[in-house]
Amino acid sequence: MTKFLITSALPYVNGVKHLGNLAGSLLPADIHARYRRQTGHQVLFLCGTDEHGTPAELAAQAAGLPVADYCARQHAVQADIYRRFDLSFDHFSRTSQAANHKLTQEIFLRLDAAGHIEARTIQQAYSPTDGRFLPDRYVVGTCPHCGDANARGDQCEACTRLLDPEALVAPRSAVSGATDIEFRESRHLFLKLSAFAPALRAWLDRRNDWPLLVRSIARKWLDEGLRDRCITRDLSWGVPVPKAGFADKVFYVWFDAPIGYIAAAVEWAEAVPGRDWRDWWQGGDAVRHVQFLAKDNVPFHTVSFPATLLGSGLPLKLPDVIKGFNWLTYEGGKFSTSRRRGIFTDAALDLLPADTWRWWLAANAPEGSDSDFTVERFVDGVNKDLADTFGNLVNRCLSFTASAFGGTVPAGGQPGPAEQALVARLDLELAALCRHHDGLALRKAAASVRSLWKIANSYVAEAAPWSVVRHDRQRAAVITRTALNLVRLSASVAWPFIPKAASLVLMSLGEPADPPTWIGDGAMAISALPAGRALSMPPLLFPKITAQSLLAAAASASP
Ligand code: B3M
Ligand code: ZN
Repeated sequence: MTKFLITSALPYVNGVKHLGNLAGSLLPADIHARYRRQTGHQVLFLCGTDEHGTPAELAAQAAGLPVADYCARQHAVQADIYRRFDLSFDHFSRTSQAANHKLTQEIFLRLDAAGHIEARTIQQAYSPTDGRFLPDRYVVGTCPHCGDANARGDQCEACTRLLDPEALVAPRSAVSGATDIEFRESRHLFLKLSAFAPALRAWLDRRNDWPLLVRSIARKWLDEGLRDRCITRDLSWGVPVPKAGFADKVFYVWFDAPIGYIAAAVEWAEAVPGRDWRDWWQGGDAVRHVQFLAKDNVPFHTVSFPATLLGSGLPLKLPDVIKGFNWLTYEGGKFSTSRRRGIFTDAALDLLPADTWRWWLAANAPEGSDSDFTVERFVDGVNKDLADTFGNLVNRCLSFTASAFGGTVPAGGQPGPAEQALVARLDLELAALCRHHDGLALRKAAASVRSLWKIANSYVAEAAPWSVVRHDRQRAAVITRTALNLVRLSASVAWPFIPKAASLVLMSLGEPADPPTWIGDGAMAISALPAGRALSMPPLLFPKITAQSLLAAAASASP
């Protein structure tokens, strides 16, 4: 038994996330956590909302709420959505809470004491009307490249170019619209990242087993030379900087957000006597820390956060594996939160059960490359896999058992050559499934589950118990018993992906459902259910859907 510390990138608190956010970190992390629990490991699965930074402050302002109230509400909205998606976090935290403030300040103080922090003077936008400094995102104006009138000080969304606030034509304040923008000197603190380059390179060089995507992004950053990073901002919302002369500043959101992973473990431990967060974060090689995140988050997780941990001198674990994801696109273009393009997690749950989304997003995860969500591909995929393959297997086996054997697992007879051949196929596919899960290959793991469903369906179709029963009841009993065991196996391996439907099936077979028993080999798989056990019929699991019905529901659900 190993301990698995599993984290998903912390979603920004502002706004409900879209399916791309779910597919690129939250869902794969949950599937892995479930697989590890199911195979008997100890798991701590942590996530939370990332609540600091200018986007939260600006969204609160747009909503007309104090930022703390806004964050509390939005945290609750997201937590509820993830609960309904069956994301099985052991704790879903908030970076704005005391544990994270305390730990962030402590880590900063240690970095400072160790000489890794330097104060520098920079030019910062200031608005006399607002009476405050304006972080880059708080300055808007006309883009010097494309002429878009609403470019932000850090980037123009229209032409995607990175900007400096000084470059904007006719700059104004995003807070008040004031045009009296001037540039004043402001003292800020920098983390001297450059000093960590050799240690980071040595650490990353030993990670040959990581996904290429993650290694190449990290390598690129190191090769381009690490630049010292400003870790403070002229804001009032955030973790206050505990240093004389910086009392009016807070830490940059990317400084405190990853520390939120550790703070989440602290909160989890504080909730129940006897738990210790150090067992997870200071557990050395006895713990495997697996991080799931989208590719734009890779630099922060391979460079700035590890440097922060190393520089703190605390015996905190660096991640053992970082699983990065490409983008899920929507009908050939980008999902966009600001333009409300794509399907959002709250709307998705109004349209279809969580399992339907979970299955498709995992089976089509943007792993090796970006992957495109289209309504047509989605409808086609879930109908084939969930309705025609898994749902059909469950339905035909249980209804045949009900009609031919009174709804109990039939006794009698001995397995024959067909069952031996079946066992051999199952052994191969089960081994492949474990390999894919262990290697964090989500699409391949889903494909193995699909193959197991297909093996089960073709066994039942070829053995045809409904015709055998007419002349050889003994043999029909063997086939039916085997088929019911295949239903159990199919549900058990499906559970990390589609936990609700899998649990319903397992419960109708009288089997444990949370977590279900892991079935390691083919012989075990076809012989587990005891003869004579009474079964019940689960509800229809996956009614077929059509693109028309989905689009009609989507249209009536959107505001
Ligand atoms: N909130 C970015 C994102 O949601 C950021 C991740 C923080 S992980 C510590 O993609
Ligand atoms: Zn532009």
